[in-house]
Amino acid sequence: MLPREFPQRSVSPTEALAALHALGGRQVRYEDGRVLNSICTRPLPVAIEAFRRFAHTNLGDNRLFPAAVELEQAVVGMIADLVEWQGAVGNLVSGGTEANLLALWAAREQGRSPRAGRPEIAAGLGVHFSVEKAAALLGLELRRARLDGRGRTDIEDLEACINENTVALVATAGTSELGAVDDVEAVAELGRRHGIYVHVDAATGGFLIPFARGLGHRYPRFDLGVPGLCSITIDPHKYGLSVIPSGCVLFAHPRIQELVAWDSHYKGTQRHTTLLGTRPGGAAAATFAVLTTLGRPGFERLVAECFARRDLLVSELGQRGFTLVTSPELTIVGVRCADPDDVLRRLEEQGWFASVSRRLQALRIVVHRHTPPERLVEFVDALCGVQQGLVAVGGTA
Ligand code: 0PR
Repeated sequence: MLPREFPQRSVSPTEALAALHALGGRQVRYEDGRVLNSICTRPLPVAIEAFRRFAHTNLGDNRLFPAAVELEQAVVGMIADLVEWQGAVGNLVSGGTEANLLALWAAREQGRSPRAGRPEIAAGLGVHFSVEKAAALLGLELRRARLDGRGRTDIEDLEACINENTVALVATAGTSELGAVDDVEAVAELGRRHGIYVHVDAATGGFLIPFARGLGHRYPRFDLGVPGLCSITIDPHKYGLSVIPSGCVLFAHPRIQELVAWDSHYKGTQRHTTLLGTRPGGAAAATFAVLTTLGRPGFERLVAECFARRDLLVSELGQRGFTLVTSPELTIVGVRCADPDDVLRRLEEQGWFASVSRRLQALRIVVHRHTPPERLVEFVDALCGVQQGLVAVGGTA
C-alpha cells in the first residue's frame, strides 16, 4: 500500500523512480499478449520519446509554445486528410469523451431555438457511454434506436426517434461493443431532411477504416463529401498508437467550432475551443511522431496484421463450436456464452483480460497489435477449458 499522507521528507529521484518501478509488476503488461479488452495499446517508443521532449509544453498557451500549437494543427490536418475532412478545423483533446462532449455542445448551441421542450439527441443503442455522459452534462435527452443484427443503428428506428426537440444525431463508425459501422450516409441524409446536426463517433474506427479500405474492405462513407456531417471524433490513443491522452475532434466548418469558442482571460492568447484549458503539447508531439514514422504504409501493415489475427480468432472460435454475435467488421469480436460474467472471471483468474458487453451478455474480445497469433490460439484453448469446466460443474455453458 502506498503512503497517502503528504510526504514530510524528501527522497531522491532514484528512490521515487524505484517505487514506480516496483509498481510496474502489479500491472498488466500489453507485451504479455493477454490483454483482449482494450482498444488502447502500448504507444510506439517514438511517441513516448516525443512526449518526453514536449512534456513541459501547454497547447493552451500559443505565445509560449507556438511550436507545440503548430504540431497540434499539423496533426489535426493529417487526421482530417486521413478521414477526408480536408478543410475541417479541430483540436487534439483528452480523448473520445471530450471530443463527443464538444461536438454535442456545439450541436446543442446550433439547435437552440425558442421551441419549448428539452433538447434531445438520438443515436443507436450501440453508442458509447461517453455520449450518455455528454447528454447528462449538457441537459440533453438521449433517445436510442434499435440495432440491426450486425449491431448497426436501424435507420428507420432512428428516424422514429426524431421530433421537434432533436438537436443532433450521432452515428458511430466502429462501436466499442462490436466494432459495428453505422450507415453514416443514411444518418446524414436524415440530418439533412430534418435539418439536424450530425456527429460521427469514429473514436475507435477512425484509425482502422481508412487503412482497411486500402486493403480492399468496404465500409459506409463518412468523409466530408457526405453532405450534412458536422463533426467527427477520432482518437490517436486507440488504434493510432499514440500516448494517452490523445483524442481529436474535427468540425466541418469554423462557424460550428465558434459555438464552443471561449476568449482567454489574457490578451494575445488564442481563443480556446476545447473543454480543457491547459492541454498536453506532449500528446501533439507524440501523435506527430507516430503519424510521420508509420505513415500510410505502416498503418496499413498494422491494420492488415490486426485483421489477419481477427480472422484467425474467428476461425479458431468457429472450429471449437463457439457462436459469434455477428461477423466482425473491425477488430472486436462478440462471442455468445450462457454465463459470460462467470467465463470472464475464470479467464481473469488465469491471467486473460477480456470483457463482457452489459447489453448483449456476450464475451467481447478486442484484437490489437499487442496480442500475437499464438496467444490468440492459447486464449481460445483457455476459453474452451473454462466452458468445459462450467459444463462439468453442472452449468449450462
Ligand atoms: N467513443 C467510442 C466509440 C469509444 O470506443 C470510446 C472509448 C469513446 C468514445 C470514449 O473515449 P475515451 O475513453 O478516450 O474518452 N472506448 C473504449 C471502451 O470504452 C475505452 C477503453 C480503452 C476502455 C481501453 C478500456 C480500455 O482498457 O471500450
